[in-house]
Amino acid sequence: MSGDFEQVIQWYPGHMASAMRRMADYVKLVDVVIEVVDARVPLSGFNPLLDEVAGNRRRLKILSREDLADPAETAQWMKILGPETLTVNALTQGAFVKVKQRLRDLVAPGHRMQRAMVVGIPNSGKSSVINGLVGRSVARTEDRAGVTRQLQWFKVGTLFELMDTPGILVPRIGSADAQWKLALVGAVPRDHYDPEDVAARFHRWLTEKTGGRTKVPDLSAFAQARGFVRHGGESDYHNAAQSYVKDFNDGKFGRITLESATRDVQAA
Ligand SMILES: Nc1nc2c(ncn2[C@@H]2O[C@H](COP(=O)(O)OP(=O)(O)OP(=O)(O)O)[C@@H](O)[C@H]2O)c(=O)[nH]1
Ligand SMILES: [Mg+2]
Repeated sequence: MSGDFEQVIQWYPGHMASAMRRMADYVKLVDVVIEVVDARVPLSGFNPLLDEVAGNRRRLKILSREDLADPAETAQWMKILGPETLTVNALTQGAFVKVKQRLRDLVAPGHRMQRAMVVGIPNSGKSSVINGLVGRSVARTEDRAGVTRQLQWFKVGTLFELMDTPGILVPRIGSADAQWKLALVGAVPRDHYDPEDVAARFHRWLTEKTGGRTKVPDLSAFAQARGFVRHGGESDYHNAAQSYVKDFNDGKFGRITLESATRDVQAA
C-alpha cells in the first residue's frame, strides 16, 4: 500500500481552459446559468471560476446524486445554499418536474425561447440533468470525468434551449482534503490519482468522523473479503482499491456526504 505518501491530485488540461473562454463568450446569450454539483461534495464541488463566468446571470444550483448523499447532511446544506438550490437524483424522471417549474419561474415572461447554460466540475451530472430536462437521452453520459468535450445546445420543448458544457475544475485544487474527495467522487480521471491512497484517506476520514464506529471496511479488509489476491497469496491492493472506489460510488458503503455543512464550512 502507499503508506504515508500523499500525492498531489490536479487536473486542468487544455480543453478546460479553452472551454472556459468559449463559455465566457456564450454566457452573454443565456438567461440562466445552472450549476450542477455532486451532493456528496457540496463545498469543493463548486467551482468559483464558474461563478465568475456566470456574472450577473440568474442562477440555479442543482445538487445531483441526492440518492448517494446523506439525507441529513443534504438538508443542512440546503439551509446554507438557500432557495436558489434544488436537489435531484438525475437518474429519475420525476426529479425534473420541480426543476422545470423553477426554470419557468426564473425566466421573464415572453415569447422568446429562453436559454440556460449548464456548468459544473467534471462528472457532476451536467449531461444527465440535460437528459432529464429534455426527457430522453440526448447528451452522452458515462461514469468517468471528461466525457463532454464540446459546447452543445439541446432543446427542451418550445420553452428552453440548454447548453451542455465540459466539466471544469479549478487549475489548482486547494487542499489535500478537497483533492482526495474530488478524486473519490469521480471528478478527476482514474489515471490521475492513486486509488490506494484515496481509499486510505477516505477510510481515515470516516474512522475519525464516526469515532471508530464505521462498518465500512478499510482497503486491507476489503481486499481480503473480496478475494483480491495475487499468486503467492499477497493482496492485490491496486485492483482492490479500484473496486473500493467503485463500491463507494455505487452507494455500497451507504449514503455518505464527504463535507459537512456545520464543520467544514466554518473551517473553510
Ligand atoms: N446515482 C446517481 N448517478 C448519477 C446522478 N447524476 C448522474 N449520475 C451518473 O454519474 C455519471 C456522470 O454523469 P454525467 O451526466 O455524464 O456527468 P457530466 O457532469 O456530464 O460529466 P462530464 O461531461 O464528464 O463533465 C453517469 O454515470 C451518470 O449516470 C444522480 O443523481 N444519481
Ligand atoms: Mg457531460
